[in-house]
Amino acid sequence: MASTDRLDQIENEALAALSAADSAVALQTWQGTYFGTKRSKGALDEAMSALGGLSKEERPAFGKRANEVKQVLTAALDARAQQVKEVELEASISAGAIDVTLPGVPPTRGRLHPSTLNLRRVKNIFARMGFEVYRSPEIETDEHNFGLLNMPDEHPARDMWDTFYLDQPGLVLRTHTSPGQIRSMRELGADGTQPVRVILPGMVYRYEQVTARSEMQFNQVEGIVVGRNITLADLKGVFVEFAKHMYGGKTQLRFRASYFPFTEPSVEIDVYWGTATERDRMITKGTGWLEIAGAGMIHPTVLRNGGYDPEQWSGFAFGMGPERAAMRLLGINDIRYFWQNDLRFLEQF
Ligand code: FA5
Repeated sequence: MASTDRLDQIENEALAALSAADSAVALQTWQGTYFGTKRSKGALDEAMSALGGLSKEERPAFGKRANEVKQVLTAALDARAQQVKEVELEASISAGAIDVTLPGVPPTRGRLHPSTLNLRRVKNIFARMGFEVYRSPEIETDEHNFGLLNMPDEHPARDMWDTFYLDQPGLVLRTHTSPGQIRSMRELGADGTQPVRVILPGMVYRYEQVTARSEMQFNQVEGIVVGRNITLADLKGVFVEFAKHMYGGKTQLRFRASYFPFTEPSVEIDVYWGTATERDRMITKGTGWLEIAGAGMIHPTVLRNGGYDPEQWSGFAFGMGPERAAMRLLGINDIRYFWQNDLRFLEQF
């Protein structure tokens, strides 16, 4: 083989291999193969080792050719590296590209809980009738929850509410919002000299059998009006007005005689639900009516406990279940949906 043939061969091979190298990594490998790395010799270095075995005459031509090949390959490598870089850049741009014509993914929006929305609806209706909101604690004394409401210790009516007692003696989770009657009369009545007209919304708790119409925790909206010459007709008027705004005048109300130790006389208020389906009959216990509130004229003993002279003052109170009331409005046939936090339910409101 003529001394420069090996160089020609390397040049041809290297150029062919270079045009097949299509990534930065492949180019690096190629460079190692022909120019060598720190640790290993390349094909050109190997060819150069033949120099020592050549005659004096042959050496200059070989050296010249070797330099040429080195230059050609270096230039070819630079050109190819530039091409590969452009192709790789192009690919990475198009991989991360944003197609502005594609439809977007809308972010999930938070919303208020249906029970909160409903409480606001109820509060607004009463606000229009002049009721202010009064807050009363969820952890109550036994005295406020029962005693001052005309249910002394051992009073059998205490059994009407299945109570959660706290470890600390004398404290309970309120079973109804009625203890707020005492608190609001005492605080706002100024020793029985000022009238009161407030609603008390909030959570109440009962150790109760959970069913489609009854939960263990639910909201109540207590209403209390104390003044001169307040009668049962005022209570009825307020409730009829409430129902008109809540249901748009489309629902029948029913006042039914009942019993509570803290009101006399006492009533319960129902909305008409219907009996068409098995579920309707279950929710209404077969009657077609769903109870939404207990109410009555405030008992003289309770007025006295609130600081009023029952000879001079009278008042009515009611305790409504806003979730019950909303079931009728929104066609929710199981109260348990309210606190199950199932998004399929919550997202409908
Ligand atoms: C009471 O709690 C009385 N404090 C109401 C009252 C206030 C009477 C002022 C007189 C004067 P009752 O336990 O019936 O009464 O509950 C009142 C309302 O709360 C019911 O009509 C119903 O709408 C709602 N409610 C009662 N129990 C549940 C329950 N387990 N789940 C959901 N709502 C309920």
